[in-house]
This record gives sequence, structure tokens and C-alpha cells, in this order.
Amino acid sequence: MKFQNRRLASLAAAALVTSLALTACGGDDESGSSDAGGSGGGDGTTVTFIPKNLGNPYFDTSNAGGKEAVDEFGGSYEEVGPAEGSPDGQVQYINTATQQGRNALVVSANDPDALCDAIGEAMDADIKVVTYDADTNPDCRDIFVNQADSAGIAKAQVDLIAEQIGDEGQIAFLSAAANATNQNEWIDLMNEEIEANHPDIEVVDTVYGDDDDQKSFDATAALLQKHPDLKGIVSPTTVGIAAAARYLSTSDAKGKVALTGLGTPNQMREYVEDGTVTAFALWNPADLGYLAAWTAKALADGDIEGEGDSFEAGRLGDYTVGEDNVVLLGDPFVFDKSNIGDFDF
Ligand code: RAM
Repeated sequence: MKFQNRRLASLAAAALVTSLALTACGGDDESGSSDAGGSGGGDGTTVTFIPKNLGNPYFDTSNAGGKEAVDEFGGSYEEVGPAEGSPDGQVQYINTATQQGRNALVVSANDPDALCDAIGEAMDADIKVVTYDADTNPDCRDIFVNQADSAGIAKAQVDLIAEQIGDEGQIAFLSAAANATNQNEWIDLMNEEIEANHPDIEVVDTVYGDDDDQKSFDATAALLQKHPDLKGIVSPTTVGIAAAARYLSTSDAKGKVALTGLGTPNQMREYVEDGTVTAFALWNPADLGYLAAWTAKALADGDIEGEGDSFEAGRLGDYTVGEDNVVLLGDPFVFDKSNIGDFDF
């Protein structure tokens, strides 16, 4: 993977925008709704963001990007969602948004199938449905806004762990919810990449922390106990990697068991600085939410319907809807000691 200065500069600029947006937005409730309202007098498109769960800094940042976009086009933004990352919790918020006749929903799905009935009812009521971050089955939404090419996300993490453990030894995955489409796809692709190109790395376990801090912390402890020869952990979830880093940082395994995956710079900074973690990856979550909101608006306006259609996404420029009605944000990015100080999200 190449990391160009232009990309770094754009991430840093967006991080600054994000931190400003977060300051302006204030904190969100632990559950239920945080309606930030629209800027008034604009185009009036009503957009509801439903993350996997509330209280996850990753979604705070991505949804602040969503609000930034909705404010730019003068729509009305709200964020609602369950406290725990479960599909059942999301269904009720989809139903409410349908009853309210919102123009568009932007959803990170906790399960590929379980939301489809509720989403179907929303679509029957002419509500446009964008998935972002974690997709449903493609036939039960309008467009998926993908943070980065899944194979690229998988390869970035395999490259990192291979480098950190000298390309040999036992590793395990610490994932989010067992049904999360995004983590499951990345893990499948990581397994394929390891099988094809890293014959001396052995994946000995995959465990699930459900994007819950304490569960992920406990799962890390259990992994280390169960696999005394473990050389590394890959956690493709910002909640999991932060909890695992916290566990490792005060354990005997610090510096002996490598940890990488997908994290936010603000959650990982202290563990990079204290040597628990060398490097990890992510994309810009604020840009993801921003792009998802502009996609929702383009759908609601009838400017796009699917594959081959193009639209303008504010400061990010023009995008074209690709195969399977997917819009791709960009490349993943690697954070380490040399650059983590440049980011604030
Ligand atoms: C967590 C969530 C989210 C995922 C990131 C990397 O915040 O599981 O869906 O994309 O990690």
C-alpha cells in the first residue's frame, strides 16, 4: 500500500473539520435520539442516521460528518439507535422513521438479513435507504457506501500483523458482533490472504466482543489464556482493538503479543505511544458519514437510482455508483507513531 502526502493532508484536514463539527454538535444521548435539527430554510431533506450502536466514538465521528453534509444542503439531520449493537434494537428505529415519513435512512447494519423487512416497509413508503459501514444484503437497500475496498482493508491488516510478528506464528481475530457483515467479510478475506501468501501464519481462533468494551476486554484476556503461544491479535473493530490494547498495556503480554486492526487515532494514541501497538489502519469515518448523507440526498432528489449514476458529494467531489449499487469512499490508511499526532478523531 502507498500512503501519499496528499492523502495524509486530506485526512488531517478532514480530522480538523470533524473535531470542529463534534465540538459544535455536543454529546449524544446514550440511547434514543439526538436530533441536531437542520440549518433551517434549506432544501428540507430529512435524513435519519442509524449506527450499529450509540456511544461508539467511530460512529460519533462518522455521523458528525453526516450532519455536516446535511447542514450543507440545508436538510434536517437526526441520529437514533440502540445502546447495544443488535439488529432488534435497530428495527424499532427504522419503523419509527418510516412512520414519521423521513426522506432517507442511513444505516450501519448489525445483521445482513434481520433489518430487511423493516427496510422493505420504509422503501415501500418511498424512503430512500443507504447503508454505510456495514451493509445489508444488497437487494434490501438502495445504495451501500463502502469505506474502502474490502480486499484492501483485509490486506492492510494482514500486512501489518505479518510485519509485526515476522510473518510466522499463531494469531487470532477479535471481532465485533458475530453477524456483522463488514467484519465477517474482512475476516473471510484476511483468512484467504493468509492462506495464499503467509504459509507460516496460523489463525487459531476468532472471538466476538460484540463492539462492547468490557466484552472485548474479557475476550482478549480469555484468548491469551487459551493460546499461550499466541503471537498476535487482529481486531477489525475500533471498539475491539481499543479494549484489547487496554488489556495488553498492563499485562505481561505487552510487547510480546502484537496487536493491530482497525482503530481510531484518539482511542489508540496512548497505546501507540506506550509501545503496546505499533501500527493500525482505518479510513476517515467523518468522510464516510459525509458521503453517505450526500448519497441519501441524491437518491431522495431522484438524481441517482443506482449503478452508473453520478452525483456530487460536497467537498469530496463527484462519485459514481458502482457495481451492486456500491459507492466507494477511498483507500484505508495506516497510523503509527510517526503520524498519529496529526489526527484528532
Ligand atoms: C467499529 C464498528 C464499525 C467498524 C469499525 C472499524 O466501530 O464495528 O462497524 O467499521 O469498528
